[in-house]
Amino acid sequence: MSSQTLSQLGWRPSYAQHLTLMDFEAGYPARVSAVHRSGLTVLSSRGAGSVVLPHRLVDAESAVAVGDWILIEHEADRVIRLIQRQSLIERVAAGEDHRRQSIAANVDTLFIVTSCNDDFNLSRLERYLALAYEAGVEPVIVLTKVDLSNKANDYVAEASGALGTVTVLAINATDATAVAPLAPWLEAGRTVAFIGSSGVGKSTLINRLLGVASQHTQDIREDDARGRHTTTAREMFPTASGAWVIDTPGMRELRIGAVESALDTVFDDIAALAAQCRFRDCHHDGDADCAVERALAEGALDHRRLANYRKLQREAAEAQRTLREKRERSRLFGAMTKEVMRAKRDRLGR
Ligand SMILES: Nc1nc2c(ncn2[C@@H]2O[C@H](COP(=O)(O)OP(=O)(O)O)[C@@H](O)[C@H]2O)c(=O)[nH]1
Ligand SMILES: [Mg+2]
Ligand SMILES: [Zn+2]
Repeated sequence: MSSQTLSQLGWRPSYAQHLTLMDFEAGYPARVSAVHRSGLTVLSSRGAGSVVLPHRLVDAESAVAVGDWILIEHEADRVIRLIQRQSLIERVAAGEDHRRQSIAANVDTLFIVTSCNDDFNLSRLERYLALAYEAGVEPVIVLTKVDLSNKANDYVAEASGALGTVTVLAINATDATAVAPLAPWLEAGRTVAFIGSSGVGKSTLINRLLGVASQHTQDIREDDARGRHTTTAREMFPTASGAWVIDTPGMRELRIGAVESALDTVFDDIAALAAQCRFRDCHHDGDADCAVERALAEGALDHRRLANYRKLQREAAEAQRTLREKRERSRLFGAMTKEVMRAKRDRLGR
């Protein structure tokens, strides 16, 4: 690929706020376009290159993701450090330890893709919205397969009615002219990640946006054949309009992390109602003068929506608890290690 300007690569002046003059003397910014087991493919004003991924950046809590900006040493191809992200899409991995996985960084928009069929599920869309808000990314709901359903308008109405101010687009992903409504989010230098169940049309859409120049055929799967976790999203592709698109792995299960404040954004209607309950700690469960229960009774609030809010709140609280415990464990472990080192030094009489 020929070299591109930083702004074509998605650079924003705000990133520079996190860099000092000394940083610029030591290195140059480059965007991670692909993450491999052994290293990173990067794009910068010098063109494409590859660098080794330093061990300290493999660590799960701050793992380098596709879309990240890093500072690379001028003369050696060494990573100096990660440049502060503007957004990070992450999820909680399957398994007991609630490990967080970085999916994509510095994303402007999350296209939440679902179809006009049985895949359509408001509770799952709310889960994706929480993920987007937590990441600091604007969500857009993209409903595919409008050509295969005679109820497409109902799906659009249901999504727009239930999900507040979120933009809902309905398209036929197999039709070349049908991707036009996506254009406002695909201006040059912008970055879009796609998320949604397998089979909803993410690859079809992405291929259409890429045009003939590049090809994106290989699907990324959550697990490889041995059930190990392969690394999340791994590549960023340029569209014909100069935007960057990132596919995400097909997820059988999307667990959210500690996203309490994002939930109040997704469910801002319920949060507003709760503020009108007589008691600040109202459980909306037989409590006196409860605005939430009143809205339920009047049909202004859906039982499903409240139940999903509660479910996601429980999940977020559980993730928060696990995170706290993990931090406490590693703090104790650090203290213990220091103690052992001190004892050793003392024995050696230093
Ligand atoms: N008719 C129709 N087929 C679609 C549409 N979107 C996707 N498909 C088909 O659905 C199948 C799965 O699409 P794919 O892009 O692989 O889904 P992904 O798993 O989300 O990447 C493919 O056969 C597509 O051709 C659509 O809007 N209309
Ligand atoms: Mg796919
Ligand atoms: Zn209440």
